Amino acid sequence: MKYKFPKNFWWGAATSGPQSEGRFNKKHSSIFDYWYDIEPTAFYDQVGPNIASNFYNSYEEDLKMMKSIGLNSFRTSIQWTRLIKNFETAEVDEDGVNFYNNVINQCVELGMIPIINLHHFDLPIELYEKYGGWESKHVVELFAKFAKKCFQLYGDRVKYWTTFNEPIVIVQGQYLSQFHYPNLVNGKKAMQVAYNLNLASAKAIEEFRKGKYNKDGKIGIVLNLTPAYPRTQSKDDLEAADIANMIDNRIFLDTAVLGKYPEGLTQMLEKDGVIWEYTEDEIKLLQNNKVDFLGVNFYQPLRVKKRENKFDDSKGWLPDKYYESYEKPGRRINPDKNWEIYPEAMYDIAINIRDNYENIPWYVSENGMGVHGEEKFMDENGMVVDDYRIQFITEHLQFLHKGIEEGSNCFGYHLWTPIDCWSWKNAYRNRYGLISLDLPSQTKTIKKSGYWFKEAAENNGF
Ligand code: BGP
Repeated sequence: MKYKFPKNFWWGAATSGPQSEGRFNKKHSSIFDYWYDIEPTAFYDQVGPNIASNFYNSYEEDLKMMKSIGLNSFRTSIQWTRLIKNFETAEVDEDGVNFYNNVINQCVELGMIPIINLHHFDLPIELYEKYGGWESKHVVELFAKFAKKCFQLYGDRVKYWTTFNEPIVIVQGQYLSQFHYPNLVNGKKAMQVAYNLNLASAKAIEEFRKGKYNKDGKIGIVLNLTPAYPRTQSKDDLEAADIANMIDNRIFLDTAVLGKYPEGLTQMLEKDGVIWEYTEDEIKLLQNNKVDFLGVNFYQPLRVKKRENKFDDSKGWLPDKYYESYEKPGRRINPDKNWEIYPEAMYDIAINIRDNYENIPWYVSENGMGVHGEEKFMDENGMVVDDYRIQFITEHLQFLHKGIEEGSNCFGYHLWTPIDCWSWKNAYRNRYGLISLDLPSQTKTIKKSGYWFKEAAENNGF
């Protein structure tokens, strides 16, 4: 075997509550549930989160199927809007408690390590309407209460927790680039929200460590990281990449792993008059509640150049003031998503973590390829023959392997996603799973990549 991975390597896959469960029996709505209710046309084919992949009803068979393709670990998230009845007091909804109990117990029985995430873009709409959601430090407190409740309920069996999935996407989606409700464009609020999300993560970590719920328990965060690649090595492009890196990656990465913001970032935001409101006690809290491990999502590289077109300041301060994105000529792309395919970044990420982030233990918490119209690749038995996905996974694992060989402390690889799931505005347009989903009948069938993954997992390499 050419590529052998470290002992106990995680071969798994990730999904989230809002993208897989469906809204069955949920007593509250998240911002996505609500957005779909008021504007279904914002979603591909007008398909919303109501049924999703039916995981709420079919979790038993689904988890068994995941186990059958060799997954030794699985990440999902607890929906705040399912578990909690009263957000202020964190009083629970019994049906929600039981559902997550059943999911976690079954994972443990099957021998699949559950990794439980606490927030995957699914802010309760009520908390947005009452308090402005993540703009509010009261919501930060409520999140810490919710987190504590999760640790109390499931911490005896769950050893790996993550506080947030891709917090920068909340900032971008809700406050900068208009792809999460309420679709605002407000740079100053965006920066406050980024700060509050860091604070919420640190408060949840503090709760976790106070409770000692499990002697082997560990807590981390999932970040979508990619080094910002400059167009050229010119001073201006390098500076643009440096700033993009601070705003898109380091704003969460440095804070989570090193317990502090990059100095250049806070100076720049102060100079621009968009620095967040903070207290000295909060800064101490961030310093004292660093993560135990990191989950890294990687899909596409970030390529930037210095700003060439004049920045349009009619909407006030925005990070785009400092850089523009750049398309590398001749890049490989996945045309269905228009995302560049650049597996080399896996190695760069591994080395960056090794050299600049204390070689903290980390795993690839998402990587994957969303493809439209996969039924055209089906064979006569209904199996999707997704050789492109096998190729994609193989190449990313090869570069990851090189990073591990050179000492990066990576302990696993999770594909997005085990079973085709609902993708926000894109709904079911692009499919990512190792297992395909026929939406009308909710029939699930293992793809060729599922069989490939099983073999790789069983051999701990390929
Ligand atoms: C990540 C999210 C996932 C998932 C994935 C695929 O950013 O953590 O929730 O959706 O991207 O992207 P998309 O759904 O936009 O195709």
